[in-house]
Formats: sequence, structure tokens, C-alpha cells
Amino acid sequence: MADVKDFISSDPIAWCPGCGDYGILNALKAALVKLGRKPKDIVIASGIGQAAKLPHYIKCNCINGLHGRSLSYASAVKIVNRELTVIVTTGDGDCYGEGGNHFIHNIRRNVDITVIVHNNQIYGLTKGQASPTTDEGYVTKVQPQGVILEPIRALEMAIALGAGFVARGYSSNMEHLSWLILEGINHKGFSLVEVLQPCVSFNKKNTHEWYSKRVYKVNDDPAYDPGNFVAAFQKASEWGDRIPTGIIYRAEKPSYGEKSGLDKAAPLVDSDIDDIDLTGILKGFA
Ligand SMILES: Cc1ncc(C[n+]2csc(CCOP(=O)(O)OP(=O)(O)O)c2C)c(N)n1
Ligand SMILES: [Mg+2]
Repeated sequence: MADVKDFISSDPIAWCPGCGDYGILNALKAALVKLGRKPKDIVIASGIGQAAKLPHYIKCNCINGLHGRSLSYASAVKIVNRELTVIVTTGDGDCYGEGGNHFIHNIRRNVDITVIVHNNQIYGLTKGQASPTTDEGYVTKVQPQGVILEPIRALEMAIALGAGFVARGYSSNMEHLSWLILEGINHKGFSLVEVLQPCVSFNKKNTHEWYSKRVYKVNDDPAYDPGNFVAAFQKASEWGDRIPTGIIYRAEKPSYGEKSGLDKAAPLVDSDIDDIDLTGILKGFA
């Protein structure tokens, strides 16, 4: 039996009091306890940002690398050692901005990883510049006239690109978020769990109160079918007075490990270098 104490890290937490990141950290820990695996079987990869500090605050394997690049090394870890549970924690800037290219191609590649995007709609670590998800009109020190661009439509993008698991949670709905993360981990293939989270220091518009008034759970409606591509795409496009959370889209499809044949071969990590046949692996990187 796993216990939440197994995942306690001794690193002091450097987030602001009231930050939504705490809710995400606790939801992830609760999901890992339910998953029942040991810290040595879990890898959390991240880039740069407040969100990207999360792996320091959980005791398990951690890779904290370059800004925007975490999906590439997370996928590599899973390809080499499929026995590991591989999770990415990334920010809206890290994933959709600096890491936008990796976001697109890793969805297409469909390696079995779970990507948790802490979406505070701002560049938090660098003190409040607009990110790809900042609402139009929001005033920052760098955008004193207000943001003139429309926010990126990341959930719609993920569905359109063929992601097999697309979900959205809210950092204050911890139990619901924990369920989404666990479902994402158990989904075979690329899973996106975007999490709405307030940034108490640099996003003065989209506060706890702002999100709490708007979020609702799509899966409470028995008529909502996450397997319906068109309905899911429509649901993912909702943003305003009502913001959907829950499993927005889910579809089974072969993962990279299945398509490349790797899942049937000995794990690369256990193989002698001379016995490794790279043909199947390289086909997936065309
Ligand atoms: C290549 C590169 N570009 C820019 C930066 C500066 N930088 C570091 S963190 C960051 C923003 C992170 O924002 P986000 O991913 O939304 O995470 P948050 O801090 O909001 O959790 C930026 C622009 C960097 N470190 N490397
Ligand atoms: Mg951010």
C-alpha cells in the first residue's frame, strides 16, 4: 500500500501563500497514493516556471530541464523504460508558448505520458507578462494597453491533434482534480490534464472567486459523452461565464509503444546496446 508520507519531499516550498499550485500538488500526491506505485517507479519531468518547481516537492524521480522542453525528455524516459509512470508538470507558458512545438508533436506521437498543465493564464515566475492563455484585454507591465491577441485554444488543439485523453480541472476542486489525474495516468497514450489555477501575485483578474463562479463539471451530466469528438470539441471551446471541467474527450487509440513494436520487445533500458533495433523507433520520429 502506498502512503502519502512516502511522497513527502524535504525541499522547502517557494510558492506564494494562496497559490493554486498547492492544490495541484496535493491532488497529484493523492492520485499517486491511489495509483499504488512506489516513488522509485514514478518520474516527474518539468521545465522552468513556478509550475515546473513541483517535482521538487514530491519525493520520486525528477528531471527539471530546459524551459518548454519537458515533453521531449519525458517521452524519451517512457520509450526507454516503459515500466515507469511518467508525468509532466508544466505551466501555460512552458507548455503552450516555449514548448508549443513539443506539445503538437508529442500529442501526435502518443507516448504514454500524462501532462499536467498549471494554467494560471500568466508567466508567473518572471513576474506577470502575458502568456499564450492570458485573457484578451488583460493589462500587464509589458502589455500596458492590454493584451491584443486571442488566447490559444489548447484543449481544442489537443482534440483536433488526436489526443486520446483531454481533461480540465480546477486547483480548488482537489478531489475532482485528483480523479482526473489518476484517469489520465491510467489512460494508455498521451493524456492532457489542464488545471485552472489562480496566480495570487500576477493575475489579479482571474482570482479564486472568478474561477469558482464559472467552473462546472461536465461529467455530472449523464447525457455528456466524452467519446463524441464533435460534442467534445464544442465543449472544449466554451469559455466565459461557464467554464467546463472534467473529462472532455476520451478515445482509445494505439500508443507509440504499441505502434512501434517496442512494447513487445525487451525494454531498451534492459537491452544490450548491440541488440537494439532502432528501425521501429525511428519511424515514429518522421
Ligand atoms: C528559453 C527561455 N525563455 C524564457 C525564459 C524565461 N522564463 C522562465 S520561466 C518563464 C515563464 C513561465 O511561465 P509558465 O510556464 O506559465 O509558469 P508559471 O511560472 O506561471 O507557473 C519564462 C518566460 C527561460 N528561462 N528560457
Ligand atoms: Mg503560468
